[in-house]
Amino acid sequence: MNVDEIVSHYDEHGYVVVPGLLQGPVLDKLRALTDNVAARAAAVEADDAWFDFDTDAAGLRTIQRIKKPNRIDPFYAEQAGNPQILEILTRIIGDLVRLSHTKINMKSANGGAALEWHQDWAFAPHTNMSTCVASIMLDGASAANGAMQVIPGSHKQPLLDHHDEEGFFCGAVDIDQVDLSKAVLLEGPPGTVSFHHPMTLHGSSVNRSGDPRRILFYEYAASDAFPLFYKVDWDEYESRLVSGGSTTGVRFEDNYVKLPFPSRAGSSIYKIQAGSKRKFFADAQ
Ligand SMILES: O=C(O)CCC(=O)C(=O)O
Repeated sequence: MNVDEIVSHYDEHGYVVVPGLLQGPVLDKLRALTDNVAARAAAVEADDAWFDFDTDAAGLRTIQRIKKPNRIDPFYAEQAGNPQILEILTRIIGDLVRLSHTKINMKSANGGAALEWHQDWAFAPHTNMSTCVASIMLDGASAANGAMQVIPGSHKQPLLDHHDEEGFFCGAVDIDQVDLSKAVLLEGPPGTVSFHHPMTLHGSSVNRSGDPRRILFYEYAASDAFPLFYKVDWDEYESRLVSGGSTTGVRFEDNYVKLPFPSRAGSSIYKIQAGSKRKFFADAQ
């Protein structure tokens, strides 16, 4: 696919998968760096600013997530501005781009938590919808190791309810709202990058394979898309510009927003969904 085809697939379906977008030394360095960062977790006792932990099928502790890798090593921050990624991203959300958030979801072999069906807009509403997530497959992603799945075209539907019957944010939609017959797996070899729209329904199953599944997520927003409820440290916020100049202008669009509050479990999607009755992937055999 050329860039025009990539962007038109994204516009039509709310996602696109680009195999081999990252390769060679950049991919090798991201993978090796992630091994090194993960090795540092051995000295950490419990969830902290860098790591969240989980247990695998054998009851052993595993790393669930590396948090904000762009603050752990400058190479992650540098790669948020990778030209191959930006060439596509700027066609999707425009030339003025800020990195909103980064994380590495680590699904260990025979473990790795499921993530239930959700739309990112429910977690991270902005003043306009020029936001997009680029997901870099550090390992190959497949049905067996818990590749992400999306519902094509769901980005054209309204925001679905991510609150439970008691009014608490549970970070997952009711499974009756998801046309599972349309689900598409975002599979590919290491270095594949997928892009998805903030309204695209997505989730993933546990890892039933003997291989890890690590995905580095770069979440982006147009610089004039202001996050609606995050406290901003201006200098740090500005340090995340990856394309175009600074702006204090904010662009508003008429999009429905429902804030992810009240929450019984802070802001981690894993912890929020853990308390939810809306289980599909976690219960699937
Ligand atoms: O890691 C995954 O499979 C999905 C990640 C995701 O949707 C999220 O963290 O919001």
